[in-house]
Amino acid sequence: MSEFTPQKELILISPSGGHWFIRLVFLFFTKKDIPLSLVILSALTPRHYKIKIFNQKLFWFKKDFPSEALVGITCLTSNAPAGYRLARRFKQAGCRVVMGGPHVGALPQEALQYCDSVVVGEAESVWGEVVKDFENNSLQKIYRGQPLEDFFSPVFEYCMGLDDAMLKRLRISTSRGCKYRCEFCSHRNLWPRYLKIGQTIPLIKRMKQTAPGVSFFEEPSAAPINFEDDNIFSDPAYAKKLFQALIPLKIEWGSQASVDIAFDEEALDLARQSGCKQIFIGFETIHPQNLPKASANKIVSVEDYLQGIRNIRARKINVIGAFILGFDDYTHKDYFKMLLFLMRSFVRGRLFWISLTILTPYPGSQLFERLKKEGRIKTVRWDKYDALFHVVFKPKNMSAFSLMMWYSMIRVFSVPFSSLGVMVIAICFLLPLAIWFLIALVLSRPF
Ligand code: B12
Ligand code: SF4
Repeated sequence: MSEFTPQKELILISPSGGHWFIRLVFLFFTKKDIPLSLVILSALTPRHYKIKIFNQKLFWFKKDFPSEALVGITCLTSNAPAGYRLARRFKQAGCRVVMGGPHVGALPQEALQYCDSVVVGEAESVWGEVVKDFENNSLQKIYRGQPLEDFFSPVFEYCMGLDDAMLKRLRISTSRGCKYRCEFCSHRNLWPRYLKIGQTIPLIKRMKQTAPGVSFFEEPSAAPINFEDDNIFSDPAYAKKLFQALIPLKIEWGSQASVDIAFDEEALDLARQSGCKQIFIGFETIHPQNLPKASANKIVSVEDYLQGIRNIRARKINVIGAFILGFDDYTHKDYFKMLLFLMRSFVRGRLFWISLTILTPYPGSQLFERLKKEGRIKTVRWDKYDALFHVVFKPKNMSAFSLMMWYSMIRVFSVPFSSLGVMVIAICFLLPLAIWFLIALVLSRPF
C-alpha cells in the first residue's frame, strides 16, 4: 500500500515592480513567460506540491494569500521593494516565504527583514533542503547554493515533460555565467558553464513543435526562440558546436553575445545557417579601449564596432547594440560623439535597434562597491534602479540632470535612424497617409 502524502501548496512569484512604464511593458510582453528561475524551482519541487506561478501580476486580492503555503519570490533590484511588500503580506497571512535572485542574493540581511529565508546563489543544490525544512517547520535563515557544473540535468526531464501550453511560456538559456568580468555586471562572478548539447537539442525540438509558426510580428521583442544566456559566445568552441547542432532543426533564434562574435567569420556563418535572426551585443561605450572585454579582443575604436555590425548584417542577422551612458570617462563632448556615432551606425551599419541604459550600480557588482566607497550612491530606493528613468549615482564629469538630458537627447535623436525606428515611423505616419490616399481615390471614383 502506498503511503499517503498530503498535497501542499507552493506559490512562485516574479513580482511586478519598478517604474510604471516598465511594469506596463512587461505586462504586455513578458507576463505570459515564466522566468527560468521559477521553472527550475518547480522542477526541483516534490510532485505532491500543487504549484501556482505568478509573473508580473499587477493586482493582488485577499483570496490570493492562503493561510498555509510555501512561497518563493524571485527578485531583481528594481522589483525588490515590490517583492518585499508581497513577502510581508504572505507572511501576515500565515505562509512561509523564501526569497532568491540576484538582488536578495547580494543583500540577504535586507531581505530577511521581510521573509523567512533567503537562498544566496543558485537554487539547484539547496532547494530540496529548503522544501524539507519547510515541511519540518525548521527553515534556516540563509541557504547558500553552490553552482553546479551540470546545472540543467535536474531540470531537463521536467522541461521535456511540460505540456504544450507551458512549453510555449518557457524561456531557456544554453549556458550560465560569462568569461568576462565587467565592473557594472551583477553576474560577473559566475564562471561559465554549458548545457549538454544532447539535452538542448531535444528540448528545442519539443519547443519548436509547440510554436511552429511564430513570426516576428507575434513576438516583436525577440526572435521566436530567444536563448537568454548572459553571453552565448562565452566559449566560441561550444557556441560553434551548438550552432552546428541547431542547423537541422530549422528554427529562428536570437540571443545575447559579446562583441568578439562579430569578428569570428566561422561562428557567424554557422549562426546564420542555424537560423540566427538577431544578436544583442553589449558594445557599452564609445571608448572601447577602456573596457577590458573590448580591449581583450583588440577592439580599439568605434570603427571596429561599425565593421563588426557590418560583418553580422552581411549574414542578414539583425544587431541590437547595447550602450551604457554614465561611465566616469565620459564628458559632454563624448556624448555628442556618441550621438553622431549611433546615427552613423544606424545609417552605415544598418544597426537594427539600440538598447540605451543609464549606468546603474546593482548590488553585487564591483561598481556598487566602488561607488559606495567613493560616496557616490545617491539613493538606495531600489525601485529607482531601472537603468532607464533614473540616475542613482553621482556621475563624475557632470550633474545627474545633465546625464539624464544627454540620455533623452541621444534616444530621441538617434532612434528614428534605426531600422526599427524607420519601420515604426513608416507604420505610424506613412501607412495612415497611404490609407487616406486610397480612400480618397476610391471616393473620387476615378475608374
Ligand atoms: C532574461 C533576463 C531578463 C528578462 C526576464 C527577467 C526575469 N525575471 O527572468 C527581461 C527581459 C524581462 C529582463 C528585464 C530586466 N532585466 Co534582466 N536579465 C535576464 C537575464 C539575461 C537572464 C535571467 C535568467 O533567466 N537567468 C537564469 C536563471 C536560472 O538565473 P536566476 O534568475 O539568477 O535564478 C537562479 C538563482 O538566482 C536562484 N533564484 C532566483 N530566484 C529565486 C527565487 C527563490 C525563491 C529561490 C529559492 C532561488 C532563486 O536560483 C535560480 C536557479 O539557480 C539576466 C542575466 C542572468 N544570467 O541572470 C538579466 C538580469 C537578471 N537582468 C538585469 C536587469 C538589470 C534587468 C532590467 C532592470 C533591465 C532594464 N533596464 O529594463 C529589467 C528588469 C525586469 C524586472 N523588473 O523584472 C540584471 C539584474 C541586476 C539586478 N540586480 O537587478 C541581470 C542580472 C543582468 C546583469 N548581468 O546585470 N531581464
Ligand atoms: S560581457 Fe555581459 S554578461 Fe559578461 S560580464 Fe560583461 S556585462 Fe556581464
